Amino acid sequence: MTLDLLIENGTVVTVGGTIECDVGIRDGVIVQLGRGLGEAHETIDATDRYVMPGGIDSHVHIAQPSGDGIVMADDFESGTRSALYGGNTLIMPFCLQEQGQGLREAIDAYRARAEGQCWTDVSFHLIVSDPTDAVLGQELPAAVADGYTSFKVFMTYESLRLNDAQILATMDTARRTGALVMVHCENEDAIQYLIGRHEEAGELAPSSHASTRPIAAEREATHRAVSLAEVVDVPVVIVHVSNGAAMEEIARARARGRVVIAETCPQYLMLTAEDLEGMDWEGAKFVCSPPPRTVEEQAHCWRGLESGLFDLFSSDHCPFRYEDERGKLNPRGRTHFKHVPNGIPGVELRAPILFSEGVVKGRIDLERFVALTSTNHAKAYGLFPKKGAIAIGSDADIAVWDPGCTRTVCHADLHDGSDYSPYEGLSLTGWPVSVVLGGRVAIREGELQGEPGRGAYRHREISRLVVRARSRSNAAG
Ligand code: DUC
Ligand code: ZN
Ligand code: ZN
Repeated sequence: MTLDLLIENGTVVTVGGTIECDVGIRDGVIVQLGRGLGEAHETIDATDRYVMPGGIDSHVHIAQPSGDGIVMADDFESGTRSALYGGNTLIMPFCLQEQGQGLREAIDAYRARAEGQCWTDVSFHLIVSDPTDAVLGQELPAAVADGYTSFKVFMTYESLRLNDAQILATMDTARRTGALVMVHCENEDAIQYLIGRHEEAGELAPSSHASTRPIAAEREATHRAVSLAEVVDVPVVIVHVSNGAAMEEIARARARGRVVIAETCPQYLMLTAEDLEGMDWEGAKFVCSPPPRTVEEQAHCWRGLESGLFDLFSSDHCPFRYEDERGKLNPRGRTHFKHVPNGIPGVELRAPILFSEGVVKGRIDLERFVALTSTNHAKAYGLFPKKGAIAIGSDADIAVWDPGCTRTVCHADLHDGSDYSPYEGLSLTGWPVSVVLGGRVAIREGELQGEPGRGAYRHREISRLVVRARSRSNAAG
């Protein structure tokens, strides 16, 4: 039978190895791997190119309400378009429960925002900010059963943070339902204390954002998060890890037998706190939490990517425009760092940065690149093996990379809704040039094909890491 699409003459890279191989696709699914696969209605010539599972960025923020007249720079159309150009075929934004809001209402609002807009597949994590008895007893279990099988809790931000009792209760719901808990680890009281000191000293510029969120505040919260997860006996994801001390807490928990999944992001490899010192409030462009640290901490994060300490490499794409009353330079943000919205864009450059700085510079191999940018995300969040794999029966979500292409980052060439890139001027070698989503060519040699709305919403299974941890606990009695 004629194939719908044939990707020929390329080098297929998966976590299991790298092989010269064609990929035959029919009805949105990979149906053949090999050479001489026969006729196809459409072909992609991948000579001298890598054919890899489409990227999965499991930590992005799109169209998330940010309060105080602040508006995120991306809606689902621009955010997924930018993701697609970065070689991604699925992204996982957060669906934020606002105070007093029911989870169903929050989910319905996000699903409505995404409906018909997406260039990639999408699947939401929840953010639980108001863990009432009804939320933990009924709403969250119902959401998990409905395929929203992971949620994030915060230890920082007045409007989002949960106290330890709330985190324990929320983790207990995860234990009962099989959901995976993600934790933002920074100690809010320590941060508020330091903000007070900076205010007394009149130090209100963006650089104070970094000094009021020190490594000790992240390390302590990381220790607490893994300890609370140990008390409840659930696996936990520590998101956006920025430094070696927090990594040590994760390594120690693992040495005690705990299942701890660890994520880092491009900003902790490529930026430092000095970037927040830019003149004329330019440092606001780099305000994110946890903040970028030092070159020494960058080296720790690289070692964690090489050694396997990190499972996930995500962007934490959280874009705000810079020159905008509703963005970084909002009226209050111009006078005090604490009103500068937290977050930076990155979904389009996540994988190219790791390819160029990691693979091309010899720090990680191709297989680990695929694990860190795609397969491990699918495994952690209940999507594998439909997603994150090039295998017979998997969805035909594929990125074709030109490993020899060198470009200098210029925001005008990117596709997100922001007005700057924190990585402007960075030279990167290795770029995705064509992307296939569900068996259809979505980008061909840099040209977007078709209309938004091709991306589907994906409900997810319980994480296989949760299933494994449960069997281990049961076996241990
Ligand atoms: N945490 C995130 O995960 N993203 C942006 C801001 C934040 O604090
Ligand atoms: Zn966070
Ligand atoms: Zn985030």
